[in-house]
Amino acid sequence: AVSQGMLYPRETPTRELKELNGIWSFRADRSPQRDEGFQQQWYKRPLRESGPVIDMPVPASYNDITQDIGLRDFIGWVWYEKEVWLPSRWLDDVASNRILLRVGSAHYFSIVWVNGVQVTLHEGGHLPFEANISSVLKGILGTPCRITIAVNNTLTLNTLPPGSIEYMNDPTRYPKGYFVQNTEFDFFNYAGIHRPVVLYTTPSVYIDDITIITDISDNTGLVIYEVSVVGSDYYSVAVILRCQNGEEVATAVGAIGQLKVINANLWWPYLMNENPGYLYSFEVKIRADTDNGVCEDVYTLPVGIRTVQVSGQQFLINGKPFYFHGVNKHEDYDIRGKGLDWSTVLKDFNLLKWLGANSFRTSHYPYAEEIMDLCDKYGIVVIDECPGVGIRQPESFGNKSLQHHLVVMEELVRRDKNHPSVVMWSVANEPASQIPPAGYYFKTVIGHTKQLDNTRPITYVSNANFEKDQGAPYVDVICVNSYFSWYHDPGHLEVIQLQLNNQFDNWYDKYQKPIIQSEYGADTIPGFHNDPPLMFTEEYQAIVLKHYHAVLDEKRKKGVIGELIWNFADFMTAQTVTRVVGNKKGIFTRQRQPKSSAFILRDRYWKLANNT
Ligand code: GCB
Repeated sequence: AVSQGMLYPRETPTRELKELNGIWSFRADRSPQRDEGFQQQWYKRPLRESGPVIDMPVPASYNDITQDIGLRDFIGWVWYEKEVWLPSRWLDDVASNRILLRVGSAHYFSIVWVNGVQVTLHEGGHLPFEANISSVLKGILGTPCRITIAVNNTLTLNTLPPGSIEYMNDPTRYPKGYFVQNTEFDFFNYAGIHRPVVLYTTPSVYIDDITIITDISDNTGLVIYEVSVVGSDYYSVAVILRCQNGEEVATAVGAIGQLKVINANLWWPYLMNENPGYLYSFEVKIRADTDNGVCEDVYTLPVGIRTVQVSGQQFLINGKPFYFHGVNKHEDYDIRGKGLDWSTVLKDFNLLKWLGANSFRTSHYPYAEEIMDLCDKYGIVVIDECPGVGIRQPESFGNKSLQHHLVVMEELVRRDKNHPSVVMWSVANEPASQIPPAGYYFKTVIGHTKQLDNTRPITYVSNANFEKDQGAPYVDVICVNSYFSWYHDPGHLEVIQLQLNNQFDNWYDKYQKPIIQSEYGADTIPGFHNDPPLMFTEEYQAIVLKHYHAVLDEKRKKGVIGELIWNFADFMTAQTVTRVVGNKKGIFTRQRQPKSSAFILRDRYWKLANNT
């Protein structure tokens, strides 16, 4: 279980930050067992001394950076290293300063050394981890500090997402020791250090975590807070809430408390209000007496005041029915793969606004914290999905997997609990939820997540038959994926409406819960045209959308509360006979240029926005 906070590293008057992004030294361990790096202790000396290195950007997936197919499809340990100088004022004062090394995310299993000493390890991509490295740095004044990070992208039936290695033992067909990685999720298993690596400081007594819950009564906003402080038992806490122009609107003292904001500016979704995404700043100051004198720490968190509630068949934000008209995304782009890239991030937000989309699902893993911050700021509503995608083999429902899934939910809730944009957790995508262990599995994962956060609804995304699905009794909102006239009855556009109507009626009649069409779509190669519409043409994608929309409009009366297109943009997948250089169901190309369907969706979303 997670035992400490994971506040986003921000500069404040008491905290300094140094980004380690840029070029790192890199080597993939190509030894047959992938264990040479550990045998030879590559972390003990500069990496270039144990063999050849190449330059590798951070953050980025390493897969598409070189011309080497062996690296693109590499499975096993890769080694990253960077030498950095720490400001001497950080080192002068290791007694009253903590120095932390934080990795925004690395895929999948990571071990971190500083000057040859292991400081932490972490299982799982898409979520941050950090280590206090102060003790390792004692006495290094005048020498650079060497950071080594080994990352292994091997997936097993117990990782999230699950995967498996298959050894090919037929010597007439494969060389000795040949293996491949199999996955049951439809995106390329990009790997490497995907998000920023930073060093930052905190005082020795420090704000470890902050939890904010907001509520509204009449025009008064309530900000209920809890601050946890580590490093001393004797400290004082003072908090100030400021509005966007910097004025104080409320103050309090104490680690736990409640602030009242009369005539609060609420956090509203994009297009639901002329002032979406209103954020206050919640400033926390602590003071403690220590052996080295008075110690102060300051941290400021953006806070949006809003409520979320499922009531009957409605999804309410600030008490008003909310209809999700949005997209499913991926962190995926040319060359950098899943590496955080500011240009792509901002282009995507501009496209979401152009489209009139008010929401997205983080299919199929948590996105960068930097993206979540922008969702808060712009009022983009988020269904926050954990990496539980492709849970399909019986072993992936066993206790080992389950325990890991619970930890991943703890890490996700810890990271994202304070984002007003996050209105629902999704604990999985398309698991084999019809097989017997799925009932207990989802009851446990959802129950645990509710204990961590009882303010947000919880879902998982199902493509199981409504009669056989075992997890739906535990969700607050039913999310259903369907691909009528694509995977089912390919080419038969005329059956979409009948099948979709039945889909909604079946789920509704069985559970009377609100339903989101969490995926629908069709692969489309930009520039392919045919009339009458044929699969893979722009006309076909457009007409699939129109059939879905006709039914969605009808079913809003019967509990349908949202629609998320699959997918915002084309993205890379493993190579198979059904994928033409990746999945082409984007309404934008991978380079973010519109296909015909983007204009249809844009028309629709703006109309939906103006009707609500
Ligand atoms: C799905 C999956 C998604 C795939 C999509 C497809 O149901 O949830 O990850 O990419 O279908 O296009 O096959």
